[in-house]
Parts: sequence; structure tokens; C-alpha cells
Amino acid sequence: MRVDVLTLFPDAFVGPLDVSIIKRARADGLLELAIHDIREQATDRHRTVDDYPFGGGQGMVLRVDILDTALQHVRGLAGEPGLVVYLSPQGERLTDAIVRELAQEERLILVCGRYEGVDERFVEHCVDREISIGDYVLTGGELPAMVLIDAVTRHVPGALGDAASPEEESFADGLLEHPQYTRPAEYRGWAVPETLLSGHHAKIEQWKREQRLARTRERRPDLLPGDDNS
Ligand code: 9WO
Repeated sequence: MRVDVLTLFPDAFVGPLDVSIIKRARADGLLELAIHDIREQATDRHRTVDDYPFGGGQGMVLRVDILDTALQHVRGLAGEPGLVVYLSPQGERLTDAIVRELAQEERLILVCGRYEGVDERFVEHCVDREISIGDYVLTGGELPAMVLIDAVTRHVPGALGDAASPEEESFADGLLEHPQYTRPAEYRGWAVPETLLSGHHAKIEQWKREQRLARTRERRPDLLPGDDNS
């Protein structure tokens, strides 16, 4: 998969995507990531990318002409047109299902806003999907873009290696994970649940299932079938 990012802060993407699974996916050619500075498309002496909002109001808005030019430039760098995603609190909430959908794409183009937002004409005419990672406002779309890249990359075939499969993890069947334990079996009197040490495979599987159901019922009843609060 190829991911292009349009941002005013390309430096923000240097650390977080250079470790662990994402680093390996990039090294193995499973993820091709290209970060682009929107400001490169500015034409004036001061390299302006924003302007005051029509109708008044706080702050500045990213210009539609600058964003459209930046998008066309980036589009031209590869054959696939790519699905254009704008990260904003006004978008549809990111879910495991959406992550899996996006992972099917050959190419994603992620647009990160700053200031008080982007000109709505860009969203209307150039963006395929507006996505939110949660109900809070940040200083820009860069961290949400990195969250999206991280979540999607795990679903690119081969990215997790041979051992792990995203099909078997939590959310694949809509339940939370069961609790996990490792050695030592007892620490400061804190014991690991006895069933897990029993060696009784069927009982262990039943215990895990019960734990997942109980946790989901307690913590996230909205995930259970029959809850219409979706
Ligand atoms: C800033 C602001 C300041 C004063 C009055 C109103 C204001 N609105 C905003 C604002 O929404 N800024 C956004 C910052 C513009 C788009 C990029 N930014 C952003 C993206 N913040 N939070 C996100 C985001 C994206 C995806 N999921 C969660 C949050």
C-alpha cells in the first residue's frame, strides 16, 4: 500500500512511524509512505497558505487553491488516483470496520488540516472520506493521520509477520480482549487465575470467552448485538 500525507508539519511524521511494525513494513516494501509539505505549493513571497475566514470569526483557514494544487501535485507522483481522506472532528468516527475498508485500498492520500480548518470547498470537491478518530479537537490532523496509518498498516497482508493475524484479534468478532498474564505465576501474593495454569485447553478457551463477554458487557455494552446505540 502507498500512503501520501499532505501536511504543513512534515517533521511531525519522523519519529512515530520509524519504529517497530511500521518501520519493518516500510523496510519490507509493504508500506510506501511519502510525506509532502503543503507550503511547497505557496506561490507568494511569504509562502502564504491560509487566509481570514469569510463572514468573520477566529483564526485562519487553509486556502482551497493551495490544497487543490498540492493534491494534484501529489496525485501525479503515482499511477493510482488514491482515496483522499481528510482528518477532522467533523468526520465519521473511525472504527475497526473502516480501518479494514481503508486497508483494501492501493493508495491513500491523507490531508492534515491546521489552524481553524480548511476551506469547505476542498472537502466538498476533493475529499472522498472525512474521518474523525474521536470527539476532541487537536491542533492539527497530523496525530490522527499517524493513528490511521498505524491502524491500517497492521491490516496490510504480511505486516504483522507470520505469528499474528488481525483476523483473530479483538474487534474481529466485536468483543474486547480477555486479560493476559505471564510469569511469574505469583507475585507479591497476586495470583494468575487458576484456570490458565490448569493445562485444560477446553476450559481455558471457555474462560477466555467468558472474560471477553463479561468485560464487553461491563465496559462497552454498546459493542454487543442488540444495543441500538450504534
Ligand atoms: C480550532 C479552533 C480555534 C478556535 C475556534 C474554533 C476552532 N476550531 C478549530 C479546529 O477545529 N481546528 C482543526 C484542527 C482544523 C482541522 C485540523 N485540526 C484538527 C483535526 N483538530 N483535531 C482534529 C482531529 C482529526 C481527527 N480526529 C480527531 C481530531
